[in-house]
Amino acid sequence: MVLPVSAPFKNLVAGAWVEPATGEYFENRNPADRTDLIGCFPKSGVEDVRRATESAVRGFATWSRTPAPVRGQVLQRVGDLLVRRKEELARAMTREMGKVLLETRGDVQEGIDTAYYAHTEGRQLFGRTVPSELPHKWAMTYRRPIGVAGVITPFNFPLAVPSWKIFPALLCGNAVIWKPSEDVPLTAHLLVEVLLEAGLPPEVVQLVQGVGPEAGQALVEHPQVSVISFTGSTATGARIGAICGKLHKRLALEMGGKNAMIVMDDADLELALEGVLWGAFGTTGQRCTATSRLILHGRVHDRFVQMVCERAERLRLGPGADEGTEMGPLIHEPARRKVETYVELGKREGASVLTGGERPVGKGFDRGWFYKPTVLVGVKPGTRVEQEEIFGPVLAVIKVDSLDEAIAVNNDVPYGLSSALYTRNVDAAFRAMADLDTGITYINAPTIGAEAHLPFGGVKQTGNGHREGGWAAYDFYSETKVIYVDFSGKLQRAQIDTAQTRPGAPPAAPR
Ligand code: UN1
Repeated sequence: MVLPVSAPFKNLVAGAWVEPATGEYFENRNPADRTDLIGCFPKSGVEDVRRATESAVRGFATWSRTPAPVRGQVLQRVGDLLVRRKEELARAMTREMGKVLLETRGDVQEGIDTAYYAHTEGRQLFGRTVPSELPHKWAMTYRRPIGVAGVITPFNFPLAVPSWKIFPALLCGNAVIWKPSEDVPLTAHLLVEVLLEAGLPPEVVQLVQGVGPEAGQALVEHPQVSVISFTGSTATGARIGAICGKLHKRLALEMGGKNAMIVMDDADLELALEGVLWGAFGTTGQRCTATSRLILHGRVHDRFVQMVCERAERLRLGPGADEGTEMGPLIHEPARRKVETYVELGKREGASVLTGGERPVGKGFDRGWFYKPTVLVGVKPGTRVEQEEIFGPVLAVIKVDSLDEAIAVNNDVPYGLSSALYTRNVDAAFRAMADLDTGITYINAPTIGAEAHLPFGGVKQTGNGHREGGWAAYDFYSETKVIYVDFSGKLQRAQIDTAQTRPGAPPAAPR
């Protein structure tokens, strides 16, 4: 391909910005205006990952010996720099992935919160000290760094999701190799600049730009990358899981969702309305936590559907950088085609499109990947639009007659990330908190809005049992080591010499 006049972007490997060994680049364009070329970025391959790993192994050797509170200070400076560069980063993010500035500012804020949390964790990283079953013996655990962590991240939260993975990995003393989504390479470049400016030793982080089947796969397969954290589709997660299983790697997967908001007949409908609009159409529906199903009690169904459609129709579409825009474009053409295919499928399955269901026209919309906020009603449980992740601004409405039925519909999907219930009935709320089969449940709030200091993740095909965020991430990125110190001066046999100390036990057999 022909490169633009401005120099192409580079990878960060072995402490230097370098061209990819492949010599190949890919283009990054604005999804709201495809004539806006943001830059060309390395299309890295196996050799780039090999070099990055060699360097990361060296980086790990020194960083893992740096005291955790000192590592924490670097993360504190990362937070400070993100505060300073918040607007610049938000604008870069909006330009390359389309969501509105309000949201990209929130995305940077999530990175700031995660950095400051990591800073405090540098003075904690708690182990445990527990009693031993034998006298004059201590038993305790402490956390050790693991090694090189391979981090593979999606486009929809270009800064927040990478920070959930990279900051705790670094704080725990690991070196990181990051392969960001090829849709958001600019934000990745800027975040790595921030890490270096904050004083992170150069070989501790490596940025390898490129696409999943090449750079991503090489990272997952490299034997010296001992930890992999991936956020993306369930299909890709399954492939990564198979490779990591064979190589005995530690792996965290954060994958699809088909999140529902349940609105009961006693709910505050105005509140639920604001919630569903934000949950379903924020980030143009491209969140793992997006509200993609609305489960409505029959007694409020018709009224609430009308309220949602009226407001959805009035949402202002446009480039995310324009103040006043409420919903930006989809990320690229295949994403829009996927949405269109699902809407057609929904109609064939018997649902009706009450609003949206098409591309907007006029106002330069043909330059970007825009699609109207769409509401499908009469969606039957078990149909494909009700079961499968669409990752776009499509809300499937399902009518139910009771809380039991709503919970059953919520749970009867392959995913389990987030759920929401709107009700004024405290008993119903607590029942739902226990019975909704998801990693996160919101009461009287939409399915999105996770905070940086709490664990984040889902059940069933959404994940593989790990959590990001909060304290849970620190367990994932560290190895628990157990220490026993016996200061009795003699051999004490666990489980055997304890016999004497048991109440009413016969004396121990002579040695
Ligand atoms: C995602 O949807 O991929 O709770 C992450 C939220 C955000 C993070 C979402 N704080 O929606």
